[in-house]
Amino acid sequence: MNRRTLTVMALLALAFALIACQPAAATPVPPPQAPAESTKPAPKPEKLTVLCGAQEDWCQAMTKAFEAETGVKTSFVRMSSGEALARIRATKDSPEFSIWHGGPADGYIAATNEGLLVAYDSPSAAKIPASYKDANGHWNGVYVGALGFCSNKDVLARLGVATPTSWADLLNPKLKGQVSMAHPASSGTAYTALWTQITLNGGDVDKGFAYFRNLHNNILQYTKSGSAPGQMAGRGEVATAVIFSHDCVKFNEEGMNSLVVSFPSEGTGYEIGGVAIIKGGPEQEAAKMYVDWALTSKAQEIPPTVKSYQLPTNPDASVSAKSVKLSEVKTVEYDFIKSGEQKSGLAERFDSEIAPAPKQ
Ligand code: S7P
Repeated sequence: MNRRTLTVMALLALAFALIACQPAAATPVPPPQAPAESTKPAPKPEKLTVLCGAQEDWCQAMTKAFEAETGVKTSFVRMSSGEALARIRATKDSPEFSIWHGGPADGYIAATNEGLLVAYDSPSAAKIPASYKDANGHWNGVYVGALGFCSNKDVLARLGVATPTSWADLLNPKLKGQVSMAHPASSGTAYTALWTQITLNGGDVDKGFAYFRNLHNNILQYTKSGSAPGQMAGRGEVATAVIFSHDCVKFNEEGMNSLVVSFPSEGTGYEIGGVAIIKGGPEQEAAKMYVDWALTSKAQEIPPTVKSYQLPTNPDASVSAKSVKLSEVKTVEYDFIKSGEQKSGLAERFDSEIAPAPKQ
């Protein structure tokens, strides 16, 4: 091997060595993959617990219909408005119910102000007129109804008293022990009567209370539930009850045929019955489904099947001929926002100045 050959071989060896030391050509590594999106649908809610503020058979019919339509096992407990608010407040750290359905809006507004309800923008709420719902979706109206007098015409005849057609008529001394209403601390109906008087007195709370101080002379009993006085009148225990007019129509249809409805000429109050989701309630998804459903015309056409004749808030729902339209009655300018704000304070004042709330 000559010297030239040796040099060539050395150069070749060096070249091979350099090539061998080169890093291997990088094979492209795919970028880290995001975990594949789950295509599984959210599990279907299984159950729902409703705090219901209307008549027992209304609550039964509504919850059964919702369950039949959705398959969500739905149970309810019936409570008057003041009791319901107190219960939601007392259990706010561990709520038992997910939905509050039925009962006047004043209670729902008080609960909203205390941060107890969820703001939910239900697609079904678009149908509900703005005056019948909270602008932020904390509650929506499902029905409206006017407060009235529910009198037993036989008892009135025996007493020689005409059917009352004014708030002043209820103060007739001949009606001593012959009038009944619920207590505003427990009942939304009675709170509607209290706020109506305050409104009729130009917002003067003292004057409103003065009326009830006078009326107290004729009151036989303050009941816990708003409609119970209508049944007392139906049984002839009193001549007249201050209740929602649709409850009087219901009791009459159910056999208390001596009952007649009348309205005060000075003007009367009315309710917007609500539905809302309770904050922290155990079944939030089912609760949204329930609100969506309760605002439909289909749901709002159920109450007349149990002789409950409030007016539906959904304009597509058919209206029973037995429902009293608000336009047919002289109503006061009922300020629901103010009445809701003052509900707890005024109920306590009634309790201490007029009569204590009933225990049963
Ligand atoms: O009976 C139906 C209805 O009159 O009941 C509610 C009423 O306020 C009864 O509850 P309270 O015991 O709280 O008074 C109304 O919302 C509803 O129309």
